[in-house]
Amino acid sequence: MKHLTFLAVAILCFPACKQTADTDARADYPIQQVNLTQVELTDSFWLPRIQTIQKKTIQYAFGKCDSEGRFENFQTAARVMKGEKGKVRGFMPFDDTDVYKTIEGAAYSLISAPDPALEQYVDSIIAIVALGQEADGYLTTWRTINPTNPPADWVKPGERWTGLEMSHELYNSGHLFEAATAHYRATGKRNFLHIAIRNADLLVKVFGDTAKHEVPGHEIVETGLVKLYHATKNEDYLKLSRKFLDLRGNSARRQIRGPYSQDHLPVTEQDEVVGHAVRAVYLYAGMTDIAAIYADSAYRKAVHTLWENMVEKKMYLTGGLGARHAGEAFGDNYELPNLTAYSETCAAIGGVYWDERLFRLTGESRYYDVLERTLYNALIAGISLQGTEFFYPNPLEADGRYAFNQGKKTRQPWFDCSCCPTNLIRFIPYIPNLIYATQADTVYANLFISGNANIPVGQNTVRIVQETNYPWDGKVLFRVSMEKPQDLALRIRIPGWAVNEVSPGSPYTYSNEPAAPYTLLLNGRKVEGERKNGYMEISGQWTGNDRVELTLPMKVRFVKAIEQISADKDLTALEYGPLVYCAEETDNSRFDQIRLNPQASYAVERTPGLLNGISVIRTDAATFIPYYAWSNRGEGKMKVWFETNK
Ligand code: FUB
Ligand code: ZN
Repeated sequence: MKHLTFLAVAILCFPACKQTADTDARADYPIQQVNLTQVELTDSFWLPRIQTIQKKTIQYAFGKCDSEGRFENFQTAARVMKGEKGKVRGFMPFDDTDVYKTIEGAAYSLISAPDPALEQYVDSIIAIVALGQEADGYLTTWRTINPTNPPADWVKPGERWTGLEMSHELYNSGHLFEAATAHYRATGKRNFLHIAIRNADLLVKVFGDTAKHEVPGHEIVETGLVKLYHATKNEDYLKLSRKFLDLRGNSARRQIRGPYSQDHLPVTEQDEVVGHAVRAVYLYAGMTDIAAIYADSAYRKAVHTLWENMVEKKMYLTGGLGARHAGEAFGDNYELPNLTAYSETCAAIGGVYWDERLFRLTGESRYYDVLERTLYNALIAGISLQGTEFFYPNPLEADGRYAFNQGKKTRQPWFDCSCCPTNLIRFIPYIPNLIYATQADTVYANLFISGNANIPVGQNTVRIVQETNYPWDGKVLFRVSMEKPQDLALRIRIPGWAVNEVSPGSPYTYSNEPAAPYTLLLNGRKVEGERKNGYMEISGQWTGNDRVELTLPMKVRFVKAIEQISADKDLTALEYGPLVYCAEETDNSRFDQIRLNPQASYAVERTPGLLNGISVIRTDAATFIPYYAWSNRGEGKMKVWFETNK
């Protein structure tokens, strides 16, 4: 490498944030994802998980969609449209979305592992979905089959678009758009996209411009419409997304519904995350899209305020979101019970989608710090190591009595409301999108996941081969090469946990001494300069074949919660790198007597034969495993937070 200087990261300079008129040229996120088509994983932590989804969970979920009547509902709807009578199968007004979400996961999986048989099967399912679409584009099978007899008794029967709070008609559309655009992106085929476009055109007719002024109960159509706008360049979809957001909570223009669905105040005036947690984070992701695309300062300010409220006052140490089973909802500030935590798997997934957007809007790594915390803890806890058992809530404590998981005390193979399993299916194969990002000639390395990436930078391609054993080991090697010399700023995220910060805003802090500082070497020489916005930058002209070595300080850390979080008062949790640890009864015969002794030694031991290969932490008092791996050995007690010996 020639002419390479180590620069502190400059303050990012984004286009001035002002509200633009609707006719102005559209902005976009200043930072773009490096598409998973450019990233081939070789990682020993993530690749097996994605393969499990591809090889087992997708087939399993399609099997469930078949046996539980999800496919049949589309066929029944087709027969009803021809004048026959039919009965809805299933339990939820959004059962159609399990089909869409499984197609979405399958589509992403086809990019990393082409599978003609799966692709053909997906096409056959898309053909079944098409059968259930009405002539004008409407697509919600229970209503087409029998609008007077919804599958759940909390849904209002009646005409289309009545009872939008619970009918999930627009939620169904949102997942349709998300899945169809993923399928189009993955395969280039328009069969699913065509169904989505017909449905979106109907929504534009019914809800656009001066038409009906209503909003969905459960958000997601907002981000789905934006994806469809990106895929088709049809601005009507973008405008409708914005209209749904502008109308929410706006009592001057419609009858508002209240905080459960974030419909209590105009979205730009909301400053506390409230209500149903999945609805909320999907809304905030949609608002972030609008902040970016319209360069809208009011939206931008709101999403930052909301995120800070969430992360500082309403997020579990695991990154889990949602304190209450009642209403599947965020609680009050600092209300974070452990045994009765809701922390729905879908909320963790939605949180990650939102965090990643905020990073692309700002270039700040704090969003990735939270994303990583959620990803390695609350989110992957949602699926068993086998890939066919799931958590809906993800508590931080189990007492062996409370049946927290929809009536069960351990993972379940499926649920009548199967939102979480199919959300994991659509999310996990999407992970390769999250590793790198670019802005002009800056490349961000955000996640430590082994693989080979070909990153377009200008007319050049920068190849980064990443090798690591993260999260078990803090060493990460990046081999950087390119076709021809290239000016490039490589920004490597230095996680908050590696500089003694548990999470932004400090609701949690470390109480023992940090390990040695992180180090960063370029071709064996220390990279000087400060961590700025959470990144170390190496910039200059690169000519190829350089080695960048990052060493993050791995050590067992004790965590304390801020005193306002009364559920964790006087308690301590353990972390190692990005992982939160827990103790399970099965490893600890004296489970109820576990106390953490800060003076004891905490040994980290690789145990390749245990729980698909983990590192355990052992002390004289207990054995601890990564939180994500709990409840893979049957029912039993579990804890994340422990009393401490003085
Ligand atoms: O309402 C659709 C999904 O079902 C929600 O996101 C989940 O919380 C579950 O209620
Ligand atoms: Zn869910």
